Amino acid sequence: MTWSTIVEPHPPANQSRTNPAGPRKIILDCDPGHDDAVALLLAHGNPDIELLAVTTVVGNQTLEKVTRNALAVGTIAGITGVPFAAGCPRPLVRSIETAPDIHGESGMDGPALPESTIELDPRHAVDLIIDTVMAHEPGTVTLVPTAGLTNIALAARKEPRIVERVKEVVLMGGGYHVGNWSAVAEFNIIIDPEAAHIVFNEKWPVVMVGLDLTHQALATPDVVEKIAAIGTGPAKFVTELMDFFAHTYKDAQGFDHPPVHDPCAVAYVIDPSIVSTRKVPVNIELQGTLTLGMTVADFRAPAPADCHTSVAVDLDHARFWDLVTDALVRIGEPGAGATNTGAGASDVELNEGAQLTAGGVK
Ligand SMILES: [Ca+2]
Repeated sequence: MTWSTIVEPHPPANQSRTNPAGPRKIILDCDPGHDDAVALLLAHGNPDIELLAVTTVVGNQTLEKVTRNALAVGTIAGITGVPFAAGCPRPLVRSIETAPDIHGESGMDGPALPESTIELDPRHAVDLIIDTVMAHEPGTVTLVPTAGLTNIALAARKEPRIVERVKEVVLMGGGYHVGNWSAVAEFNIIIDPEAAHIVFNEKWPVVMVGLDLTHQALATPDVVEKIAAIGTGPAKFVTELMDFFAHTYKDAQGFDHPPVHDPCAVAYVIDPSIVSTRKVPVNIELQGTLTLGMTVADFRAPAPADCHTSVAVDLDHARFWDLVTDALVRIGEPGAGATNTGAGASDVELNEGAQLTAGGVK
């Protein structure tokens, strides 16, 4: 049996990316993080996303470091009017485990980071998540966690009504066939498996965008060249991130090109035809001596009628990276006075040889 025989069909390729109901409202819960930075830029620059809040949680580095990094990315992107809040400084049960081998001592080593011009929201991230979900119509807010699930789990425990209210949880984490922090467990899940257990067992729709999918999102040289050709500060920032990420992923995990995990979850929210999924029960291993933090997916068909979890299977690599380059073109050069979301190509001077198209830079 091959995956192509069992995955659900993609929506029609010509399906409009623009949601007639307006942009999808999301809360990005992150731990920047090189790939979190790209996820934030994609969410900010894509017109089909309305970024309601950015929250941070311990993960790739300490809470203090990832929060500083999130604010720096927001500053580089020229994000205004979006609350940023810091959340949990440690997992629910386990000790803190960070990822300096992948992300460096700062959590986002490589590019020089600016002083933030964004003031941190005084609320705890858990309260900002709850306040934001409760302030919007039921079924309109999507949670996009791209880190350990500590904040999301605590939010569900503190205000259980958010579970019915959230449209869906589209998370980067786990993997049904592969791990990266152990043979079978992925970093975001294994650093707080109890939190992941809470999130996967609440009855909201959960889409697991795991390693099986994100290992297809490689920043290949042609991709990095297209981003470099945009020629703006935010684009240069991304190429510097990818340069560092390429070296650590080569040294630590043997990848020829780095997998850029987190923006895949945002891409699914923007256009599910770019990320095919399959409905399958998923639960989190909490007891295994070799399998702690494994996302155990039960592929025995058919999935039960009440199955509320699905896993991402196949990525359209070209269209995924077109979304990222398109977002960077739209962001333009915030420091130079260009407007941000929706700025369009006229505000951006492309380097020689780069040509803007509806799909980004060719
Ligand atoms: Ca992350």
